Amino acid sequence: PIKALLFDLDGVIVDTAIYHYQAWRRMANSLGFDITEEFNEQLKGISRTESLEIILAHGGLTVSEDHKLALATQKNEWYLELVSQMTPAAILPGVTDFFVAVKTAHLKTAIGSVSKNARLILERIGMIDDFDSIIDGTKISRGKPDPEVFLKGAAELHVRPDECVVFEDAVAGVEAAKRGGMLAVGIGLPSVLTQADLVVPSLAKLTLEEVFTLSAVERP
Ligand code: G16
Ligand code: MG
Repeated sequence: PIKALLFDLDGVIVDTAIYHYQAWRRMANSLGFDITEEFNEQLKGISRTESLEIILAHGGLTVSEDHKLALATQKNEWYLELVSQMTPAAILPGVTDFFVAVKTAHLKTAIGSVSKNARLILERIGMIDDFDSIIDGTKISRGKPDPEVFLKGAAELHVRPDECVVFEDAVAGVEAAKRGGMLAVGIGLPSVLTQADLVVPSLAKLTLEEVFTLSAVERP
């Protein structure tokens, strides 16, 4: 039976992806090149340091480790400037209603995010007390698609991986859930999130009943 729901933060609960993109773009521009929204897709769910490596390679730049640290710190400062304006209005459509149903059904909940700013974001949108456990970038050593972030969430909630459903908008995040032996609901496009057990455009298009039917489905 399904006992716990594990939620990615960025792109599932709140739309911070735009701010990550704007901050990375500002950094790329300061180095003399540009990144597109399309390029940004591959950065979703990827840690700060790995994202930086991907962007520098894209710009054809090789920089020292010290310089990398300075660039990552600068990006985060710009990102924090942008998210400091965020309010509960940034909560994605359907999230609040979905949570009412989740609480009524007495399911356990956790955040599984590789972001080191996850707690700050949850504070800003007023959802910090809505989760039984918060696993973020400060608690893990391996980013998605490694399943560590979700396995730690299951452990903190005292449930088995096969009793968990993960909600993810990133290809790397869906892969992490499946590698962890969990059910995965993709938030986005079926053509992109091909490994997910079910894909919906947003939580506004999903009922808890549909989630429960996932565990009854026979899989090869
Ligand atoms: C999020 C974003 C990524 C970001 C990462 C690290 O992951 O999707 O774009 O690079 O966090 O964030 P920070 O620089 O704040 O530590 P998730 O797992 O919430 O989708
Ligand atoms: Mg995400």
